[in-house]
Amino acid sequence: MVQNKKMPLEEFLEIRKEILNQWKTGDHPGLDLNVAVEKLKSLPKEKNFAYVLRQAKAEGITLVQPRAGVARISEHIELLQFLQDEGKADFLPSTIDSYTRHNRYSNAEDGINESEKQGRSLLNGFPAVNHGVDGCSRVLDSIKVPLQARHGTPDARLLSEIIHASGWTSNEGGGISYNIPYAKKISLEDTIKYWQYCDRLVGYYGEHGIELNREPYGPLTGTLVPPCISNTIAIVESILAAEQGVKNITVGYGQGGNMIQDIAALRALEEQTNHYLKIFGYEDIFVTTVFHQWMGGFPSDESEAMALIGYASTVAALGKATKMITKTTHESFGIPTKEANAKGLRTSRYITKILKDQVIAESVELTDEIEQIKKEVDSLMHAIVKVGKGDIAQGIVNAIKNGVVDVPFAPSELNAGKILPARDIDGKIRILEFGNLGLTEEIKAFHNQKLEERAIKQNRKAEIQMVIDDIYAVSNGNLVGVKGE
Ligand code: 8ZB
Repeated sequence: MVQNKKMPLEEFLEIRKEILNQWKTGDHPGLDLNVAVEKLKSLPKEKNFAYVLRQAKAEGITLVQPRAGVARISEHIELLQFLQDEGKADFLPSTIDSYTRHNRYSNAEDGINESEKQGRSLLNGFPAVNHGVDGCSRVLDSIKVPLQARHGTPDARLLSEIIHASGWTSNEGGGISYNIPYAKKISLEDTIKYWQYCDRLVGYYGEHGIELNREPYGPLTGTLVPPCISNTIAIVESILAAEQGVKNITVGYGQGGNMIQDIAALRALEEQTNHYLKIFGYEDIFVTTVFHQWMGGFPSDESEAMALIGYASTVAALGKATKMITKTTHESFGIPTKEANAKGLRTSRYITKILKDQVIAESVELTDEIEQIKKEVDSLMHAIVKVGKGDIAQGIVNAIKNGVVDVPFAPSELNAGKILPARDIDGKIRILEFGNLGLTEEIKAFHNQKLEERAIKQNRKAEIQMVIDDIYAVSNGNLVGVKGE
């Protein structure tokens, strides 16, 4: 049974021996924890993710970070340097390839070899485990800004060991957010335990004076996710991380499309993450937010795509997100070129800079939406604690199992998949079918009323066709779906 309980050091070190045996790069001397601690201690502070986030938060600015990753080290370094110098990225990523995400290291090795032969990347990301501590350290040594692993790995224990021992100071993911949207049938108990290990590793470094950043993956399936669901999961993962000793957490949220709802969601996310961490007994956690530019289907037209990137940047800046993950005009085609990637970054950065001193006026619409999201998150958190009989880890496992927490459009068979989201007439994401979602009757009545309003205005029924139209709306240049468009 999984529980929200700090892993004892001896148990962690015992499991660690097995983890380091999972692939040949696990026996690198740099993985000796004393060596790794010294290496991380010697990093200049400008290359520490946690430190740079603290600075950005104090200044109230929104920093930019792309996604990027290729198979070969030399090409990956060239790519990251380009995004740093031409794209002016504040943080750099290494997006990890799919074989590594599934712990298929020998397939990744074949991919690297074939990429070397052909002189181009045949993997969809950077295979950090295969490149090991030497390769990952080389990447960090070649850049000037903090480096993070971004992936989608249910069991990232070896990957986490290697990246942190290489001086990468942030890791994205979580036991829920890197399972339900990414895997079909991997046990949630297992992935929560795997991520407790990753967090315990960060906790270990923390005990030795090194602050590393952790980022639960906020957007989930990236498609019409009601803010209360993604915010609740981010809060749960923050609590699980804090229990293992993580002190620097960035909670994420994917752009929904309605500006007021998105700003409200960001504010509610930050306030409630801090609130629940305190309630659960974690006092000294530093929380920042990350806004993900539109994660749904993108327009294929490059001008429209760039406009959407600009719109997202506006919302991130006005929502005072500490960081933003950028998209590119190549989004609807596949992995972007480095040039397209740098252009997305520069567009985004320009807007956040221009907006940095502007504040969105408080309004009834904004404060009402913040209160609404908070009420919904409170209802879900309450339900999770209840089905977990007081334990949040057990609670989220049971809540997902019985649909009390339900992620729309997720591939996982563990997820109930009974809820259906749709937009109200302003484009705010509401819920049409609740399944067994842990929301009060009052909240459900509010959602029903909002969707009924739209149905009347659009002279149509609030039904599944509305959901389908909404899924395709943004790539067609609308926010609220129009029938037959
Ligand atoms: C869940 C994240 C999906 C996004 C981008 C996709 C999409 C995936 C890479 C990448 C640059 C890569 N993505 N892999 N972007 N380089 N190796 O993640 O395009 O936007």
